[in-house]
Amino acid sequence: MKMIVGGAQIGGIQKDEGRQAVVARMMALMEQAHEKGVEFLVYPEMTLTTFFPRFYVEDRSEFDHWFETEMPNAATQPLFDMAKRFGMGFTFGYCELTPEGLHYNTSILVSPEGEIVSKYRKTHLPGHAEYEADRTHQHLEKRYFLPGDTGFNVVRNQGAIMGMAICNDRRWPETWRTLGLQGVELVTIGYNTPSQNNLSKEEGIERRVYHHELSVCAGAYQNSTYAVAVAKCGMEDGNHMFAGSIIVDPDGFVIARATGEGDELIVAECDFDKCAFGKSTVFNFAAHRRVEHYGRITEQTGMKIEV
Ligand code: CDT
Repeated sequence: MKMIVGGAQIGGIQKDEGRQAVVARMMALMEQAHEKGVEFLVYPEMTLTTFFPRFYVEDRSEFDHWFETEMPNAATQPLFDMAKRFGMGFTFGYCELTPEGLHYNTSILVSPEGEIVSKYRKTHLPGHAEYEADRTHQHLEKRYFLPGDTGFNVVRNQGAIMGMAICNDRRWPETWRTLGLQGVELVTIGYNTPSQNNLSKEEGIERRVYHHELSVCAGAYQNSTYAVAVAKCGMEDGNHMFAGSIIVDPDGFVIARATGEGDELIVAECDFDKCAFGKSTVFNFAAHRRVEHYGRITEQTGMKIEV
């Protein structure tokens, strides 16, 4: 089964850029995608706003205006309508404030009929919860979000088994294997990755981009799945985030790649039948996994040195 899949990379969103302006940019990319025959389109993490966890506020409720209390809402409804008109499925990330007052870094997957068929809340929140004066850049996701309560799930959408992860999740093999064990054929990942590192002077942007790509290619190969990883990138309020959006095949090869740091569409044809080879040979989990030796993965969180 073949599907034309797109990644809609989004350039920087400034603090004072409203949701409507962002949705207009998303729709322009969706239009281009439609012209290229895209059937399923992936947008980044936290697509609707600037990456505000770089800013500290004492009273976190002052930042509730970055969150959405319903989805779709007035700002995003035109995107849903356009996708339905095109018969295109899509996924994007946003900041969710629930009726109970809980804050999550969330992604939704929307069918071509315009129905939200899956919701994922980010599991691995990087950074820290308090202001850290020794850092040149703050990364306060742990302040503004709760760890997700959904876990990693898949849904059959447009004939393919799809699962979502968000940004930092892509660096953790647990993310990929949990989806792989459910037979995933397409993993979608939106990300906002700052190019600067606070604590290591040696780690430049090249190394950061390499680690991003290594993680996505390894995860795709080791679970024999396609993956689409899409950036929000470029300059945001004076801060740089790297681009590097990619589509990866089940052999771990990059089959489409963004060339710039702005709004940009990448497209590739995914032949989901190609997932079967790896899943039935070297990564035939039923035949080769040895769960009796994996207990530490779920029983232990941090490293323990006992020798
Ligand atoms: N958004 C996000 O999760 N970004 C992280 C930055 C890590 S550095 C604190 C990432 O893993 O790309």
